[in-house]
Amino acid sequence: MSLIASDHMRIVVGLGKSGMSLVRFLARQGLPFAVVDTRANPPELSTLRDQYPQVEVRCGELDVEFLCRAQELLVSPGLAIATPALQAAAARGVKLSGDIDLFARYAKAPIVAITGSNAKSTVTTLVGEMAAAAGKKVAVGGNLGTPALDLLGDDVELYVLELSSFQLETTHSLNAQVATCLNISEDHMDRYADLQAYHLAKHRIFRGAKQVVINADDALSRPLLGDDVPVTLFGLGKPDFNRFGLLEEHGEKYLGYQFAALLPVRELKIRGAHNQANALAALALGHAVGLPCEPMLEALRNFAGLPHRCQWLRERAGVSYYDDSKATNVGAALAAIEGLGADIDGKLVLIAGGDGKGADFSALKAPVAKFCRAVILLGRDAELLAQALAGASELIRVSTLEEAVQRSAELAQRGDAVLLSPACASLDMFKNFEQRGQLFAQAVEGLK
Ligand code: UMA
Ligand code: ADP
Repeated sequence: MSLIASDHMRIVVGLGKSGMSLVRFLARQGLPFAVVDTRANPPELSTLRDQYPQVEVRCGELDVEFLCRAQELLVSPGLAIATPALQAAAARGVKLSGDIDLFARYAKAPIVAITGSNAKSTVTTLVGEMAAAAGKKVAVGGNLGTPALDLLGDDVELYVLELSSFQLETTHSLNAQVATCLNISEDHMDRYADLQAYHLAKHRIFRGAKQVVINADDALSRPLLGDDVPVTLFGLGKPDFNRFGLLEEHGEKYLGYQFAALLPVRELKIRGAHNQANALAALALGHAVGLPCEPMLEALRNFAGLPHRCQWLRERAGVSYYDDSKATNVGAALAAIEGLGADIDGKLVLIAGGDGKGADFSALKAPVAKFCRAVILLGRDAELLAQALAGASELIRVSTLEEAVQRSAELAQRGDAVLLSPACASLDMFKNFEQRGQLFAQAVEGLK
């Protein structure tokens, strides 16, 4: 078996987590390939050299002539397919593909495929827990956690994949048992020309889907479909035929399907209207792949939410502190401000700011005016946020997260909540959103 470059081979483009999963997969299959990465020292280079010393690897600027020796380039999600060298190779007949496309060619069990601007990780995890509660051998991953190709196994009965627009750019046919685009709002505007280009990438998830789940409250989640593809809807309105929704019985709000009340909303541990939508989406997806109702409801009752997504941290002097560090775009912060704002007796002290990725913050102004006592701003795009929020609430600039926590504790009154929901990526000040959330939690814990 040769893993060394030859004509008619594949080239793995990018040597991060996805690239390394591609390497393992191709080596297992005995398929020849080479690896390239634009970085001088990509993260998995030493692992590759240790474990697959015979594989040819080229780092640094992409060489179009070398790329054109391949039939297929398996491009990592971090590299846009619009990259000129990749486009030059494509123009000369080389196929651009990715790990998810390869995964779909080899997966034998049904796939639940989940994308959207927000709520992907929450819904993916929930569907995984529902399937496990129903006794299925389920494999969960993709953009979240384990790269898709590392999930492949003969004993797997169901795959649940979180997919990003970056991964979908290179996905030609997925053939999911059920696919959904949970919602669309502006994100990654530093990578896409406009919202339409981002939307088009997301909707590639529906290619070959046998069933689809649509968000009745978000027209952009609806694909163009043939009449023969079964549709299940979810939304915060009333349930109906083939539709999960919210209904009221004897003054109590329930998650429901068609005409049946399934679970009182107060039994959910996850808070806010957006999380009710997430619970309904997970039910719709589970239902579409035939999971029985009781284990799905049990999984919903037990799910306490993922860290850094509107996560309750502590109460101090009658004020609750929430970590929503994963709100890296405007849509996510909006959901947290509106969801939590409507849920508490007092007002919100919001901590926001960071790397705005070229977003338009103006949609935050009205909910901030309605729900916030003050907004504490930090990070690279604090001034852009301040311009968008001018006149909506008291605005306070700080330079560290510790200072933000200190100031919010001084400003918040009994019944209020302090909410870190930045509407921005963390990379201007932190390693990632997890580190931002952990430092916030430490500062909150440290409040006397
Ligand atoms: N890069 C280069 N040159 C290359 C290849 C990559 O500079 O030749 C850079 C990219 O621009 C990027 C970084 O390296 O800044 C990482 O890119 P990558 O493709 O090597 O990433 P992986 O390590 O393979 O991780 C990817 C996902 N990352 C991205 O899409 C940026 C991970 O999602 C995912 O968990 C992993 O595959 C396994 O499937 C992370 C993410 O931030 C969590 N995703 C974005 C999001 O959720 O918003 C989409
Ligand atoms: P993703 O994987 O798409 O980033 P997560 O489940 O990790 O999704 O949640 C990301 C952010 O989006 C969190 O800040 C969370 O509070 C917010 N969020 C969760 N559900 C929704 C929703 N249905 N609509 C908008 N924002 C949401």
